Amino acid sequence: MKFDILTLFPDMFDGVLNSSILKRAQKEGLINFNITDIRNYCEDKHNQADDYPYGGGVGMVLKPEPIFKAVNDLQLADSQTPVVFLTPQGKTFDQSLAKDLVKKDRLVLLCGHYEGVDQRVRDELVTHEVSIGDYVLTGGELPAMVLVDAISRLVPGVVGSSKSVIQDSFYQGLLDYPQYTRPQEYNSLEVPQVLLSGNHAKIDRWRRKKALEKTLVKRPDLLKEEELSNKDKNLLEE
Ligand code: 6GU
Repeated sequence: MKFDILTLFPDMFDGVLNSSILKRAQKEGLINFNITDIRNYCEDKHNQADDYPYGGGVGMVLKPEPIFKAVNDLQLADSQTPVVFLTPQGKTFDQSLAKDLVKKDRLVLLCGHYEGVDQRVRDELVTHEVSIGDYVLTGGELPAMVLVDAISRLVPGVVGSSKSVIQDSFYQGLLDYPQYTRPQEYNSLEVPQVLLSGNHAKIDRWRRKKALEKTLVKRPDLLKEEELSNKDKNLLEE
């Protein structure tokens, strides 16, 4: 999976891309980043990336030419490559969109700033507009990193075990079951007996029940979409 990121603040990506799992995944050639500083494509005398809005009003708007030129240089020959514009006006990012986007082998992420970007960029270049939630951030860089992280960990091999990806909260429409590790007793707080039993059928049932209960209490909206099987209904009633 290749990520082409267009931004006015390339330094913001350093920490995230050069740490932990994403760092290793790049070394192993599973994911790849190409970060473009939009300012390198500003050709006017002040390297100006933004300008006043036509018609007046507050704020500044990102100019079209540098973005058109930068995207043109990416040589997106096949139109299969999504060009994602990060904006609070976009579709809210979720696990299902992450699963869709990981099917592509290349993604362009365009980080917005100021009051927005010239509408011609959105009309002509952008294929997806994505938000990470209903609040306003100063720019699209943090949202772009959120997408990169959520999508990268779905690339086979990036996360140690594909089982751990499948068991994660949201992947199967439920929150994750409670996890415990050693010690068996900490300050008189004990690990549930069933997990020590070695009976894997029993452990699976317990985990499914806990995941269902937790989801019902914390995120009942998730259960509305997930049609509960009779087996699940019975587990909840036990
Ligand atoms: Cl994608 N951009 C900005 N600027 N703010 C946001 C956002 C994106 N998603 C939520 N808030």
